[in-house]
This record gives sequence, structure tokens and C-alpha cells, in this order.
Amino acid sequence: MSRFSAYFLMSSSDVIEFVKEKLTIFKSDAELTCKEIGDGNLNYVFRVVDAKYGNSVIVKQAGHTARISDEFKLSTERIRIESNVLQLQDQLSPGLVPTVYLFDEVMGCCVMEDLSDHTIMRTALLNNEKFPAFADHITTFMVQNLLLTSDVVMEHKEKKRLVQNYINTELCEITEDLVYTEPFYDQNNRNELTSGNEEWIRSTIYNDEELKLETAKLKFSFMNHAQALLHGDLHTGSIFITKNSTKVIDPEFAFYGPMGYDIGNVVANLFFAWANGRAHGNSEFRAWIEKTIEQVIDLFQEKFLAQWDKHVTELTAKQQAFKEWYLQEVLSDTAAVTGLELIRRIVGLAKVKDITSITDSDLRIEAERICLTAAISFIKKRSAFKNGKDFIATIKEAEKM
Ligand code: SR1
Ligand code: MG
Repeated sequence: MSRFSAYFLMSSSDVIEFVKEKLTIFKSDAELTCKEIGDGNLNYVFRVVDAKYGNSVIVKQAGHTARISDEFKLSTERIRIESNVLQLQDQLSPGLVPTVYLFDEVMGCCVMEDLSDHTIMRTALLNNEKFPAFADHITTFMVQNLLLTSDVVMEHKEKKRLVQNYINTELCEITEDLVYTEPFYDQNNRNELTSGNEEWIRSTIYNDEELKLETAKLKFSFMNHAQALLHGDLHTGSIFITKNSTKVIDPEFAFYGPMGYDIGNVVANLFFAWANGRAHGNSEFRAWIEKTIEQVIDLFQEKFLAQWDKHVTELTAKQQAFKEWYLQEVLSDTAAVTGLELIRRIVGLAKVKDITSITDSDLRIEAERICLTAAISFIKKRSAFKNGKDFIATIKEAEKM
């Protein structure tokens, strides 16, 4: 009987045995080595390499607790969601996600293409690398996966079946708590405030009643607006990149939610790279990030409108004014989520290296305050955002504080 007929958390040597038993990719005389390379908050990621023939794969296994803290008790359901969503995204946006070779329900793991010739985008941005094709690739990814899974395009019963298939109770709860709740409340939270910034954050975030009201509205929209199949965690640590290739990974937080959640995550995490570049005095890199943010917003809108006209099936959505209203709602959600992500990564539990790696305490405090000031405007003035320039103007305004 196979050792892999009941779940256990695998070691590197177990993973070698697993791929030998389950995959046909490696020859019988392959010389396999395996290393755990994961540095994310939730799962274990193994790279298996055949030294003899040069093939390699990634094996991602979900544990019953989150890697970041065993306070988060989880099932392995998220890896089914991730495997299925990657396969759907591969159809909707070919070439922009890794190929899935195998999903194993018993072991709670997924075997996929090794992207070791790519770099995690957050790491590359921290080295001030620029990626001219990124805005084009990521906007194609988002337009294809968001618009084409929405009621604008899909037959409504079929769309509802997808909603059902991607109910993601546990990981949505993490987002509802860590993004939409804890950062705004001085109690029942896992927040970690930067030393020297505690009082400023208390008075600027925790004591802002208008902000709390707006974030409550946004939380209910996140929980109830089943608009499109989201990636659900589209930050720069979920993107593998080279100069001419972009691969989006890790859609384990996928579920049906508001489109702006994905777009806002991309924009906020570009702003984190901007804040890091600013703290290190790199104005050329910062200018590239600003241009890229503008392109992400403007190209998204351009492609969204073009794809809408091409794919719309819903009769009531064929009105020009409805299309414009719908896109403006997406943009408003995008601005709000940009703000939410900026706040939660500074105030809340799950930090980003772009900020934590700023070693000079004054510069870190300044970077945090600029991001947080802009974030509050993104949330409160969300309905005023019309184009990429509006997003840049907000961070420039925050710089003046
Ligand atoms: C407990 S998980 C913390 C964060 O890591 C993931 O990447 C998501 O962003 C989540 O909010
Ligand atoms: Mg992840």
C-alpha cells in the first residue's frame, strides 16, 4: 500500500518518494534532490531537481496550521482551490500562470511548473529592478480573469456554480480579520505597531470614526459582492517575474468577490516598492513605479472596456452608461483596497519587506506615515478616482504632510 494514502506533513525525502510514485516527469534513473524553499505565510514549498536530466518541479503542500502562526487552524481545502483556479486562469490568461501537473487531494498538495528562472517580484523591486512588460501582463491577467468570470460575460447559472465551487470560508476569514477589521481597532487584534509610530497610528487610524465606518462598509462589500473570481492575494510576493515574463502564483485565497480587491492589491504593493525606493533616495526607480501604477490603472480600464464590448452577453449590460458606471465602481473599489492593503501591511500582522527592511528608524516612520496618510484618502475619497494620475497625486499629496 502506498505511504501516500493518508495525509501527513512531508519532509524533503518524502517529497522525492511522492514525485517518484505519482509523476511520470522524472525517469527511473533520475537523480533527485529536494529542498524546502517556502517563505510564505501559509504553506510548505519544495523544489525537486533531477541533477541527471535537468528537470525540476515545485511541490506545494498545505499544513493544518499557517506557517506564520499556529493560531490559524486550517483545512487543506485551500490547495484544491489553488490547483483548480490555476488551471482555470491558464485557460483565461494563457502564459501568465504556472502549469499544474498534479493535484493530490489526500496529501493536500499540488505539483506545478518550476519557475526558478523567474524572481519573486517583491525581491526584484527591492533591488530596484524595473519590468517594462509588467503593466501590460498584469492588466491582461486581471481583465481576463475578472471580467470573464463575471455575470457580464458568464451564463448566470454557470457563474453561480463557480461561486459555489470557490466558497473559501477559512481564507476569507483571514482577509476579513487581517485586512478589514484588526488594523482599525485598538482591541482584539494581532497588530504590531512600529516603535516610535504607536501614538501617531492610534490617533490617525484607531481614533478615526469616519474611517471605521467606511471600512465597515467595505468589509460588507467584500463579504457579499460576488462579482468575479478573484486571485484574492495579488501582492508582489505572489508574482514571479523576468523582463519579459510574468507568472501569477498562489491563488489560494481565490473566491468570488469585488474585482477591485485584486487591482488594489497590485497598486498598494507597487506603492510599497515606491516607499522603499524613496527611503533609499532612488528617484529614478520611484519614477518608474509611478509610471507603472498609472499604466496599471489606465491599461486595465482600456482593456476592460475593449473586452467588455467583445464578450458581453448580458442584455442589460449592453448599455454604454451601465458599462461606464460598472467600471467606475471597480475603480472606486480599487482605490479603497489600495488604502486597506497599505494600512493592514503597516499596522496589522502580515508585514511587507519593502517597509520592514528600512533599517533607519526615522525613514521607516516617515515611509509608514506617507503610506498611511495616502491610504486614508484612498478609502475616504474612493469614488473620486478616475485614472492612474489620480492615484499618483494622492501619494504626492501625502508626501507633503
Ligand atoms: C495568516 S496569512 C497572512 C497573510 O499572508 C497571506 O499572503 C495573505 O496576504 C494573508 O493575509
Ligand atoms: Mg501567498
